Amino acid sequence: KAGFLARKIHADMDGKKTPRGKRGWKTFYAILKGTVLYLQKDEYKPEKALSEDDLKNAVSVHHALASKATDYEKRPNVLKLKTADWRVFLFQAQSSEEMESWINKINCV
Ligand code: I3P
Repeated sequence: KAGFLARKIHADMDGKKTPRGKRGWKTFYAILKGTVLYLQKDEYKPEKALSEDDLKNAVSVHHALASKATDYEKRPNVLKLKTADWRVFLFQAQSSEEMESWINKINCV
């Protein structure tokens, strides 16, 4: 599965609140491949290798949990992703159908 997602980093490893200056929303082209959610700055080009930034932004969704971010009301179609290392991300999809589809795909990994 792939598509555009805006990301907000809510908590860092071990659940620590992400510090100010690193909490902004950023849009990526997201690709779920195996147990990894790759977040690229530009749309996927098969001939282009992943950059160092792309690798840093990749998130393991193995043993992660995705759900609708019902407690976040500032933006629509936002899902919450809790990873196995207790990071928390918010991802805004482009429609509610897209949000549901990402949740299902991530939870079925
Ligand atoms: C954050 C940025 C986010 C905001 C967050 C700010 O600042 O303005 O958009 O979240 O608020 O800290 P920075 O880019 O300097 O990290 P919202 O869009 O959800 O308001 P927060 O600290 O209350 O999460």
